[in-house]
Amino acid sequence: MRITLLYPPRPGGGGTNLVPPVGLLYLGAVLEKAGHQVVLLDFTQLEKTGNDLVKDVVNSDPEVLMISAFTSDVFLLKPIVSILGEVLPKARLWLGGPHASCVEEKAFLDFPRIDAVFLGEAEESVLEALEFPEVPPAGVIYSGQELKSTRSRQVEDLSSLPIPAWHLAPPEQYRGLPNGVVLKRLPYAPILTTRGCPYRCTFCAGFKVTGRKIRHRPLSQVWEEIELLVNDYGVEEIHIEDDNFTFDRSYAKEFCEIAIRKNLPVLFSTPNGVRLDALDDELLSLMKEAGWYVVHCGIESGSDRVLKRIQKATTTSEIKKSIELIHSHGLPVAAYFILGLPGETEKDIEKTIEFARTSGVEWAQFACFLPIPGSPDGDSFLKDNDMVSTGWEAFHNAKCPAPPVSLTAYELKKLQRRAFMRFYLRPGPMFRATALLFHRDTFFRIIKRGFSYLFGGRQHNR
Ligand code: B12
Repeated sequence: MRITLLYPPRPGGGGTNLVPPVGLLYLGAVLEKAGHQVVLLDFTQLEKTGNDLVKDVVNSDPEVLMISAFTSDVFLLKPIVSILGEVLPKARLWLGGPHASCVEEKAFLDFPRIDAVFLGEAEESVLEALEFPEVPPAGVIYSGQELKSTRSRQVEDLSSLPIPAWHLAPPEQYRGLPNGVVLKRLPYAPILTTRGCPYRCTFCAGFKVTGRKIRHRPLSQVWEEIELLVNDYGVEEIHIEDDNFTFDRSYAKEFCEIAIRKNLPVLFSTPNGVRLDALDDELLSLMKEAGWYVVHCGIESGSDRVLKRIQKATTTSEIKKSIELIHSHGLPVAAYFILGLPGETEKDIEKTIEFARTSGVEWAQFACFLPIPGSPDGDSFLKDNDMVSTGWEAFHNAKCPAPPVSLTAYELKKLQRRAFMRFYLRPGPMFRATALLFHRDTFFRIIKRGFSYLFGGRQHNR
């Protein structure tokens, strides 16, 4: 069959989050292996929207159009999908990815023309749905289907999956800012070594896509992929995008030992962040020797009260110790914080800002809380706040759509600006952050992104 994979456009924001769509490359690989003809249209790279986008899709002449979307893509994608439905009356339109996995059958409210919604990892369910189109496989909801009791599905045995179809998205084409912004060498490529996360942080919906059970790819396969990326695509930096790369320390250590033995001309980072309590001396020295030059981590809050409420399962004193441990290995720390988590007060946010300033981390990102559907905090916000009827227009951190009760969106945005300024407008930290962030190909995009982050999306209630 002729299959087109569509990755939606993300205009604005100074070229952010323009990462090769690894999930779609996995789907591309299984579909090609099963004999289908696959085209990937990644509109984050093609930089087209509206009629131009529609023309490209129509020209690819799909029998099945597979659309991937984050919730933040929905607002722009909604009108496009309804036009595609009209101009491609015979094609089957399928939706998968984070939005579908998180909102499940409610995705039909956003996209009435979609024929099927896929929940979770779909390498197996797409093949089953193509082979037996009458009966929806596990993890799939067909439009108009009476019984909607299926649940997110995961691939149990990751060794059964082929290497992602990198020829559909050659890394050389991806010149935008990667996840985590910090980059030393181009081209870079994201890879997955494990899937799943057993933690229960209340703001996160990752489990809706990859589940709570950690599954590993055999390291031989992971390294086959890395060697392909380095030797055939000239990749110089690998970004491990796992939910929780260091959860199984012995696996992470073995990964590093292989890297040291192979000694390929490639650097590594884990831009989703690793859990700080998973690190130890041995792992950090192996990571450094293997080619890590920064350690990203999700600290989230500098208030122990808030860390407890979001079930982060760690404390500020443990976090401080881990930061010292990372620094003792000569590695800088890039830290993610969330401002405006449910129940937070201005005082908690001030604690977070102060923690960031005094913890010694070299880079800090302060995002406003996003009510991610499917996460406990997201669902409790969305129960009383309808975002579907507005097409999820405000679902973007720059808009601070879900401030805590004690603050308005405007006040939260002001605190976010204050956080960035209080952190970066100090001579030492500014110099260290610039040194870490400087890359001749991406530095100006980072500056542009900073501006759009702080001053974009200004529709707030005062
Ligand atoms: C790495 C990552 C990113 C990276 C890279 C993603 C990429 N291009 O591959 C980047 C930096 C782009 C990113 C950005 C964001 N992310 Co993110 N990200 C992740 C993370 C940690 C891993 C993604 C991954 O590789 N998953 C594993 C692969 C196998 O899954 P997949 O790519 O989704 O693809 C599989 C299935 O979804 C499905 N599938 C996907 N598309 C389709 C299409 C069809 C038709 C079908 C049938 C199936 C299908 O099959 C694929 C193969 O199994 C996830 C957490 C998670 N566990 O998924 C969060 C996650 C997806 N991100 C999340 C969020 C909130 C964001 C941001 C909004 C963050 C921000 N504040 O800016 C942005 C949004 C992107 C944007 N519009 O700018 C949320 C998504 C919630 C939502 N409902 O949208 C998640 C779930 C994390 C969380 N905290 O809850 N992210």
